Amino acid sequence: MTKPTTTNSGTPVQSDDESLTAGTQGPILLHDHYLIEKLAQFNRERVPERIVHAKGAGAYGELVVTNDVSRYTKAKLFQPGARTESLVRFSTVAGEQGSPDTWRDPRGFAVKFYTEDGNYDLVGNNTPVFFIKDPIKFPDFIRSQKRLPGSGLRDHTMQWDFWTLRPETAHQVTWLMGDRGVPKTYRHMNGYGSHTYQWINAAGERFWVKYHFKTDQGIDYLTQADADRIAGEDADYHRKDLWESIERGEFPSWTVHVQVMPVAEADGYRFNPFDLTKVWSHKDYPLIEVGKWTLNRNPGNYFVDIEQAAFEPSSVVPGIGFSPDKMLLGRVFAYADAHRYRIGANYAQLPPNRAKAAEVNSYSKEGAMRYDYNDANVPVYAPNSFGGPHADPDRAPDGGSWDFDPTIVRAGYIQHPEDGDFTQAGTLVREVLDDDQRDRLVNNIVGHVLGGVREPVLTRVFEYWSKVDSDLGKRVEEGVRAGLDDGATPPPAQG
Ligand code: HDE
Repeated sequence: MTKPTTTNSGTPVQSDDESLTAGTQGPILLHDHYLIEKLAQFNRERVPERIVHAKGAGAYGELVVTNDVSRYTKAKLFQPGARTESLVRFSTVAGEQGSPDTWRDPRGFAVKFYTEDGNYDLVGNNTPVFFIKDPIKFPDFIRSQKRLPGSGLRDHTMQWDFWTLRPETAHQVTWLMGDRGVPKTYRHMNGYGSHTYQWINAAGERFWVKYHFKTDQGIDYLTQADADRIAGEDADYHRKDLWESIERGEFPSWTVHVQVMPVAEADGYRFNPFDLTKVWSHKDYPLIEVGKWTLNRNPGNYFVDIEQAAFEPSSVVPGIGFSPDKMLLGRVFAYADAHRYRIGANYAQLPPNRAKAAEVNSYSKEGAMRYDYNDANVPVYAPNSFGGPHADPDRAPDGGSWDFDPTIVRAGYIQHPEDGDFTQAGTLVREVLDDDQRDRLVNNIVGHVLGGVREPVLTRVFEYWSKVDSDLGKRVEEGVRAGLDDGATPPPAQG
């Protein structure tokens, strides 16, 4: 027997065809509360989209540890043989919710692990570095990648104005303008924690680490021409690929590795190891395998499981801590704050966000949409004399610890011998990319600049790329000038 349609309160309804009126041509009656419930609920179906990473796709999966890294960390999810359920959300950065998956952009790679010590969130990207070194620059950076205040249009001059005025962006922009800027699918890209994190072993020894999720599908990309074509044909190309791959039982997987740096080596390393615009050479700190991470289940409901998913770098578990990386420390505040605004104070109670393998003994209570609560006999305050939970430093993560000079300053990182805004970008271009990849990099840059960069920014773009690599800079300038000679018309210089 077909179930009766009901109101949100479970009462069967008369009709989804006709509103309640006085006579067939009389007014709609106010007490048609089902009509009102439908229209009012419809108006409230959206939560604010993420201010960045608004467009994405997600899936559930599992991490299986295949190597013994217990000498570096006591984190239970990284112990030999451990199996931990996981949720991922892949995303673009600057585009709004309906924007094409194949726009050139870094890709978000946000992973939640439901561990027995609570949820552990590793919220990274598909590139091992990022544009900037200090969180105070982040709102400005994002605004320069989004829309002009007057026309509401995106603007390449604005993007390049920020990048060329912040030369620390050069390494990430080189990655962005290369093949990694448009992955073939979410399955054909690597994931990185990007930041330096701290691991702590059972003896309390501390190590600096960087995470690498190496795709087992192989790295693959879309050319700019294919990306542009697909953007017009199917805005959800990557979301559909991930969904259909898992539906077919073709479960994508990644092999998880870490680089490990002994704390004692940090000060003397060639680059500042906490500078998010820098990588650690794999020759200096080779990859150590940790395990296999596989995606094997599609979300039951996109809005509940993915749109409301809340990933936060603040969620760490025993054996894992933060580092002096200012960007990471800024994010430790920002994400939970974003969730409270976007989803609500009790977002951690929602299905994708709630701890699944750990018991929650929090003193948090009430707040909008609260539905889970402590037993009435559990006090609502600590300390108490009536058996309520109490903080236990021996079982809690300490968030990491490190030595530093406590003098209060506003200053950039200490420069290490090989630090420099263009150093690693140049190494990437000259020693990592092959000829074809370099050719595509030049063409992608030229195409993006011809997409509307005007003076005085245009000249700075040529200088920026010449500092990355003189030959690259020459090729970019020649390409842009040839395009301009062929009639590409940059917008008029702004005052
Ligand atoms: Fe984000 N970032 N971010 N970001 N980020 C957000 O959190 C922020 C940064 C990343 O699929 C927001 O829930 C600050 C680096 C991903 O749900 C927000 C800074 C990296 C996602 C936020 C950064 C990332 C976000 C927006 C500078 C890679 C999507 C909505 C310190 C290592 C997660 C939200 C998902 C989302 C803040 C920089 C990756 C606004 C302040 C670096 C993958 O809180």
